Amino acid sequence: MALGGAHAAETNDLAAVYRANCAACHGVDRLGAMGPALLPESLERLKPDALRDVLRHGRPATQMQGFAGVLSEPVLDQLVSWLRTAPAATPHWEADDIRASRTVIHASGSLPGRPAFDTDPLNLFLVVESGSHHLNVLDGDKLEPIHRFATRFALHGGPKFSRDGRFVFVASRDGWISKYDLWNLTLVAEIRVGLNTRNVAVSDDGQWVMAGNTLPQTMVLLRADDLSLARIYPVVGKGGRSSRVSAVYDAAPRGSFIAALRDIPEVWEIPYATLEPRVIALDTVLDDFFFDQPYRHILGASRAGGGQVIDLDAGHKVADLALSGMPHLGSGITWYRGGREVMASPNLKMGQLSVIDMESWQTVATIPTNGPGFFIRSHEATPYAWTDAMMSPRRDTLQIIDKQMLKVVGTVTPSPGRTAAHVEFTRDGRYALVSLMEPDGAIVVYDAATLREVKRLPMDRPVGKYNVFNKTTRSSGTSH
Ligand code: DHE
Repeated sequence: MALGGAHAAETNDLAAVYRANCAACHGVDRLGAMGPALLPESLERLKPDALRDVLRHGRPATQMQGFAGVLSEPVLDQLVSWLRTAPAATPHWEADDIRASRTVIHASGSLPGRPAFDTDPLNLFLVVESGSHHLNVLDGDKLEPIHRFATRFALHGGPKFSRDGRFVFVASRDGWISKYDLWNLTLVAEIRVGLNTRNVAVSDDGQWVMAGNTLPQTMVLLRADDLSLARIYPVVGKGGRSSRVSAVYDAAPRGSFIAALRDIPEVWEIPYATLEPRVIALDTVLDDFFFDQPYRHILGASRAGGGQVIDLDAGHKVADLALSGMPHLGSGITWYRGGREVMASPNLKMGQLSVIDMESWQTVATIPTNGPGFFIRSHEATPYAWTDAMMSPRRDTLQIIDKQMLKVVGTVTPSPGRTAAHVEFTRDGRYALVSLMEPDGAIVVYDAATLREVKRLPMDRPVGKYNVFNKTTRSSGTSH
């Protein structure tokens, strides 16, 4: 990052301050370059104090250095507000920009078609280390790392695997979609589909990759083999209003993609066969989705609270869900209890889990927890579900719920005072891997039956972890 900003700071012209100090890394137009984009959408999740702190003191272990003493305190404060203001000219990211951003490192078919290691390729885990932006590949049998990829800045959403588990596709918040070959442990191709992206989905037939953006308000379809651009869908509703995409999902049993939209009361379904959107009108905006295993129904929550069940075949609402607080349906899971399928969802605002009957859509239990939480996880081979309280002062605890009794039967605290959340099981369900989401954090491995800690693998703020088998077989205990 260029220094020499003192003079510009004196002029108090913030655009000049930016050009002199930030543009070399973050791009003249703030769209990102070596450093991340600095647009209001990109900075949404950083608290004002955190942004001020980064500008003053930089980010450890990155090229971002601090500007305290280089720029005056008032200029630093003004820069915080300026960065949170949209540029005068609306940033664009069109088909030509997308195409020009694509890099293919290994052409399709050019790499060996068998794993370069002798461990079970279906029992690999990918761990997103958000501290230093890496993907760690773990051998799920030996519970040891076998590789570490540097990634784009701030991956978000689950990595999506090809059906055979060989390829994995990840999205960064800045719009980069990267494809890795896990058998050859290499990056295959990359493309930037937008300036601010939510997530990515991969069609079960292996043909397509769909990304959902908030800036611009589009969905972008890519060919899965080489990430080349196939089509851009501007997300404009029936009333002419455009919308940010909340997330795109692959509905494999339906042979389609489904999109949750943030600003308009519609659900879009895009079948692989036609690639033409089918629009389902809703009576309210629903943007956090859970799907039943056949992908016949969406359980959707609105940010205002409350939920509905949408029958995707019929194309309309079939039930209301009696839910309070802010249920996080997107991370729900299902299992069978007394011959009936139930679904459990954590709650981002209340210390409780809601358990819903998947036929009657009634809430069959509300299980009190240590506090509002983000994720719940289980596996077909374990009687327990694990949930966190990461939105609360008890963020260092995970609670273990008996799936038949619907009661908390255990608690683990990997490191007192430190955030622990997001669980994923080994292929056989024997071990539960928990993220200690701290800069000097770890993946903490528990015996899923005894709840005893087995080992700790040091990592840099690990967030999510994803087991190839559980994901590609669409285990009902994990997200898809
Ligand atoms: Fe996520 C998945 C939305 C903040 C970690 N998150 C998802 C998905 C959605 C979503 C729609 C499912 C997409 C997918 O997997 O393809 N997340 C949101 C938000 O709206 C929210 C609250 C605010 C935002 O600005 O995005 C949000 N998410 C966070 C975080 O702060 C987390 C904890 C840390 C981070 O890295 O951003 C976070 N989100 C995750 C993780 C998954 C995820 C780990 C994948 C879950 C999985 O196991 O599949």
